Amino acid sequence: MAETKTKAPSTSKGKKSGAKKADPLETHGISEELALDLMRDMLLYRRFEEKAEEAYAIGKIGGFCHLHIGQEAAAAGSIKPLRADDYVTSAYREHTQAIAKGISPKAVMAELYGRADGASGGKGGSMHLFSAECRFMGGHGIVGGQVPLATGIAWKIRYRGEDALSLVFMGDAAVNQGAFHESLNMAAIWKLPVIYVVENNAYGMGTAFSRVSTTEMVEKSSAHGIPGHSVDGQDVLETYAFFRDLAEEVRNGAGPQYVDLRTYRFRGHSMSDPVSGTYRSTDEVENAKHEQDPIALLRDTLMMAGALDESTLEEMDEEAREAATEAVDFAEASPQPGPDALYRNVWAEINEHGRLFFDGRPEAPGPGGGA
Ligand SMILES: Cc1ncc(C[n+]2csc(CCOP(=O)(O)OP(=O)(O)O)c2C)c(N)n1
Ligand SMILES: [Mg+2]
Repeated sequence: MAETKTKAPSTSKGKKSGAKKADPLETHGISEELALDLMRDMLLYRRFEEKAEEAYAIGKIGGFCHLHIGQEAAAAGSIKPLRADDYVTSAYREHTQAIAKGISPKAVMAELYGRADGASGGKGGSMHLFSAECRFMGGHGIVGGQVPLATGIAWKIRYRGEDALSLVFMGDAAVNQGAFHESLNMAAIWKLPVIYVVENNAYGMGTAFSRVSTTEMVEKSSAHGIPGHSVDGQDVLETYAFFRDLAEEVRNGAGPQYVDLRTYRFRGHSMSDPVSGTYRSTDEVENAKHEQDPIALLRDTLMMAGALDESTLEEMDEEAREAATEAVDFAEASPQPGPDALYRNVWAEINEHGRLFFDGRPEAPGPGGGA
């Protein structure tokens, strides 16, 4: 493994020791099987992102590309407890979240490649992954722009009397946007089933959050009377248990919730930025990789519990690598979108009183004239 060594922690000797279950699993009410699934998920996300990084470096992927490496537990722990009919909306650092919500790694990689079999038909790219079927509502490049959309989705859920919820991710820079506070205000008034999640990796590009806020992240919802929670987003077990319980509460009518999910990115802001620079030191990044790698933390917990040994971890990692390679092969083989894709999903179908468009082509002239 590149950053996460598969070596066992010294205390476990890498063997199933028969020791009693580790406290974290019991404390959080998480079975060994589920914890291993969370490990598989995070390994897949890590290996997928490393493949994307490689493909970008050799020019196979163009445009912007923001990797989620280091933040895998935030995606796995918060999305896995959700149901298929729940909605997830996100910002632009969303590859792994899209996979967590059910979009196949192949469709995500093909989208990064700009190919026809990509999740958004190859027209969205890294920042605009989308699947109505999986209820993954983007992929948005404007900081904070997705927050009102997710609030509107929660309103739709309420209006139609559905049982689902709307969860929206944003970065720490989004909480200083007006759209964030407007959304929270409306969600509070209407008691909407929405969970606002700040993936708080401490930096908005090169700006430390502490430089642009006089209050703590967890306090940002307090003016709206929305409960604020702070969760260790590097601890996938804590994150999973927290969101499992919170989703249940929201379904039972608890109203909007706000979560400061504390995490850290191990790569630069985007592929064009250095890992460290003037805004954070190499020591800080290296220390985080050693002390806060979510995969290593779970590995240690499971090995201490006797729930995982080195060879099993290697097998799981190999499966993740294969899935990431298959995603790349699929993307490579997928065609470029053809000229017919130019107008697809660009125009909305309008009713019979106006212009009618279907798939970008005029089907019939409306009373107001032709298309
Ligand atoms: C409204 C708006 N302003 C500025 C930008 C440029 N911009 C792109 S990413 C970014 C930083 C966002 O940081 P954060 O929300 O913490 O997310 P992270 O990259 O850490 O995941 C900025 C300022 C933008 N995309 N949208
Ligand atoms: Mg940030």
